[in-house]
Amino acid sequence: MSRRLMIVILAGMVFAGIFASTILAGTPGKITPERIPLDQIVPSSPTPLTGDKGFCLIQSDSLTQLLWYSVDFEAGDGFVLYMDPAKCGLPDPYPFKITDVHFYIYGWTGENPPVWPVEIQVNIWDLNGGVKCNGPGNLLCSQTFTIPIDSSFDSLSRPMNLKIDSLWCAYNPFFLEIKYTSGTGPPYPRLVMTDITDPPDTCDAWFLWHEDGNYYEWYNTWDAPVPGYPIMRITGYTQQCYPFIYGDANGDGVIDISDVVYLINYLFIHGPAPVPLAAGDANCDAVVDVSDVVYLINYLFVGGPAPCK
Ligand SMILES: [Ca+2]
Ligand SMILES: [Ca+2]
Repeated sequence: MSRRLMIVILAGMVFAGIFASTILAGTPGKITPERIPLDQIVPSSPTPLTGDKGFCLIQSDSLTQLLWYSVDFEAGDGFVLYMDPAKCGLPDPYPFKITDVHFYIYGWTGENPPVWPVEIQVNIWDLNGGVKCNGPGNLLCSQTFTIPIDSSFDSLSRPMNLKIDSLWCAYNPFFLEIKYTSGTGPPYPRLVMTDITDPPDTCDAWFLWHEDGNYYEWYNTWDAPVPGYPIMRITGYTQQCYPFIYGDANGDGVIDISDVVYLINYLFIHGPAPVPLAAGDANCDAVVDVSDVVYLINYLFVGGPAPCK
């Protein structure tokens, strides 16, 4: 073999090696979803989630379809779904107050069951650069939940329902993430996905890969056929996430006699509560009672001090 040919072959091998390692570095190990055993699938007939005025449920699935795929979690893995409060069809969707997060987990019994309790972190991300197909950008809100075994089931049943403790307000569409932290597993209970293969590739769903901490778009995560999206829902309200004024009990933006009437109605005639309740706390002593009515009357008609800011 000529020396020139040797150099060409060696250069080719080096180039091929660099090319292969580049491919590997840019691709997560593909995951193969598993089907939940047929005898452990319960036809889903959940109670529809409802609420008061401004209530909004955002979901990636039909409430009535069978639940089918599941997948193993590793600590540090996350499932991410795009959430758009405008899809609720309510006027003025923003600011949107997030109140609850729903999803299904699958906790089997028998051989090598999940270790309980499990720790799940719920994260809200904005869109990287405001573009859905760029994936999650900045972390906006985060809360960690410890979930005991009695929250799960040895067959599929109701969804998990995690209540958000603090005020989470979204001003734009966002990503919802469910993520296992280090916790006590593995194995962890599985996250359940819908029985839809090859869902539309719309950048709606992402996967956080524990090995490199990067987010990958749904179609780059799974072996074909790509499973349906994880069943993750969020509920909230479109009309409860605004700065309130102490003393403005009826929430119309001004403090006047109508707030006195509203408070009396609430306190003594079972009328609606101020939203948020603190708006009725005119004297800022952290309770809403008759002293707030007196305080408001004193302010409005006798020149007493204004409600606190
Ligand atoms: Ca008012
Ligand atoms: Ca008060």
